[in-house]
Amino acid sequence: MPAMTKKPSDDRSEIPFGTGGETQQRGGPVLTTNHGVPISDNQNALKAGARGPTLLEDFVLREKIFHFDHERIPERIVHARGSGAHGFFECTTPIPDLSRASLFAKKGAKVPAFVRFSTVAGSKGSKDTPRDVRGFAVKLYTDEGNWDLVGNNIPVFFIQDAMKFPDLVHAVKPEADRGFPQAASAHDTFWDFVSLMPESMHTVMWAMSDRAIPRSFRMMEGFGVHTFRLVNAAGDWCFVKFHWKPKLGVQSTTWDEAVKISGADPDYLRRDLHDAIENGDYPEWELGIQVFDQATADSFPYDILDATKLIPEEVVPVKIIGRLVLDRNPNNFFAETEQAAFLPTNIVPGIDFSDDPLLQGRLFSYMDTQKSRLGTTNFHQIPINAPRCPMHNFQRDGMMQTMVPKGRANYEPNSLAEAGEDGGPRASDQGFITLASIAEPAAEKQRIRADSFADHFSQARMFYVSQTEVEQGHMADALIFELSKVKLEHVRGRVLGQLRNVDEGLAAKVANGLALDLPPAVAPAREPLDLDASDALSILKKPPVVKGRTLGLLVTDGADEAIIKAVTEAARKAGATVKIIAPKVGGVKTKAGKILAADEMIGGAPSVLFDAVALVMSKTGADALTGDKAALDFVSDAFAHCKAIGNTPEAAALFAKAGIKPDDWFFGLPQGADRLIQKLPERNWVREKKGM
Ligand code: HDE
Repeated sequence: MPAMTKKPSDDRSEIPFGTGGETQQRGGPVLTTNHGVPISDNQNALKAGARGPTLLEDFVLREKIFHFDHERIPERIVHARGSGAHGFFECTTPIPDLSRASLFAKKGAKVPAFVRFSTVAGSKGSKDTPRDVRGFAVKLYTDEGNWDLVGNNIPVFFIQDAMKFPDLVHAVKPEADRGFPQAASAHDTFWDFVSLMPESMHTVMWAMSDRAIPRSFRMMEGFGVHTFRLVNAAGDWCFVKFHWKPKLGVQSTTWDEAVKISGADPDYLRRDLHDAIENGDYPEWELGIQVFDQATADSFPYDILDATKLIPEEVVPVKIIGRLVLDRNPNNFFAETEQAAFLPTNIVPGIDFSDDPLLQGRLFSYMDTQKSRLGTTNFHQIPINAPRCPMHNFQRDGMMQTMVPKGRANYEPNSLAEAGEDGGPRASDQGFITLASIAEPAAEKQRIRADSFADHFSQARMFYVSQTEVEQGHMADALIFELSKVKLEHVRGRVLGQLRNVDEGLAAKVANGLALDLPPAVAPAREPLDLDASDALSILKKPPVVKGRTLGLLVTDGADEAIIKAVTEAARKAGATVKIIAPKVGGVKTKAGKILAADEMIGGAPSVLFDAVALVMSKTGADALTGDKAALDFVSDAFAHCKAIGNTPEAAALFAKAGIKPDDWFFGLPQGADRLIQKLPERNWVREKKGM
């Protein structure tokens, strides 16, 4: 019987399949059009005869293709590539004395959360591991509305004034004429722009540090960046900076790893977040606040309204008031992560803005961009964006309206209630009240940059001198790499001239790496100060955390199962994960003759994907791998990336072939299993010095 005349089955779970003749039995609801009409055949278009023309009348086909044609929406102008997760925020230390925000009122009180992490410059389909700032956007669904803290993993920003944002983004995005490079700052236009904008130099230092190549979204700090204000019930206010502190510590990859990961697994960070949550290893951050008053702000040698400056934790300590836990992956990437619309204007009573000119510009931009991206002013009705508390107002209609308000009260004031009708919602005396501005009351309107914003180098220098020698070395290497991709020689020279204001030693190293003479320093607008170093700015000065790290365990046929078990057990005890890698993904036959399944094959799981590696193999297995390029790269990369390496004696053949001389970060197995696992979050950086 031709499909077009086939009657829909009475049993609605019987869905036509294939050429129209056969049916596929499966559970689940009946397939319908968007308007609810049951579909009898989802495989064949309606035709005039088996080989005849397709008919315009086929509303099933037309609806399906029509919808498909419009599946894509514009990607975000910046932060296009991101991934998100659901969770909750819990207040651990109430702060009613500082803020009347309901989410900070009661110890143990929880509100739902959605968080989206992102890169900035790359487009939606780019890789996860470019050198870039990462977005850290948090939406908290409180009972007094949504609070979005739309921050980054770097506490400062490139520019001071919103006026410069489109220029910054144009400069870092692929160059206008050629459409490349994708997701990279290593090109002429970015360095041309930043070298002409000395205010960017502090954030440039962060971007050249290992903060810009995070190992995991779970291992990044988050920052609100701007100064905000907290307001208590009495209307008293203080300044505040928000911090997210990861429970798993802060960790980055090396640059060479980041480059190789982008080939081996462009979804590295996205997959890491997703898998951790699927496995029940819920990532967690503490919310910290730095609170200070106007007098303290006035005592700083920088302006707290300037987003290119941070306040060192040693100067104003971070007080922990809550925790954020991500415990659920989205059901649908598009519906939730892609359609999530974060708005810095989403604040709740008890929190307020400051006059930071960058923040003020953002207050316009995000609402506007959502309209362009999501196509309607009603984007707040999309489930991921909708508040979880009651929402009533007199706004009506617009594209994609999904609410069906009753009655005729769509204006205010009205006296409809006097006639027994619903008069609609009323303003509340508990509602949001904007704090008075902190600007001078009689200020003249002017396009001007405050004089207090003129110091561009003191904090860039502070950041550099706060790093360990290893981290400083990475920054110099990053600058040399980036500038080597800059073809305009005068731009290279100008960057060097700016770097001299940050640190003479750094400038000299970079010049040497480029084989350039050091040009004179670019005259700074204000002579930089030597601020105290801040240990909190270094990653390597933070305590290493083993939990959440992954060991890559390379096994061969004939491997001793007891050793594999000892390593796996040591990892499990410490909260780390083990991935089994074998020559073939089907697994290996152990010494005892058992089949051990593998998670990955060697060629698909280079050691850059792991925090440390271990090799448990038989003599014949190891010998066979000496002829396998992927296996040799596995060990030589692990060594070059300064990772701990656990091994059985048989692996020596592989090390010899790879030209590696074992050092004291090689751990004999099984006896060294615990020590190996303890080293997961650390690196033996001396290997870098030896030029490996
Ligand atoms: Fe954004 N930014 N930004 N930004 N930003 C966007 O909004 C903008 C700035 C940040 O996961 C866009 O919804 C301007 C600072 C994050 O969906 C856009 C200025 C910080 C995200 C926009 C800034 C951020 C965005 C693009 C200077 C750290 C991703 C899509 C005045 C505190 C949010 C969108 C997500 C996204 C504008 C500066 C963080 C175009 C005009 C500073 C994490 O509206």
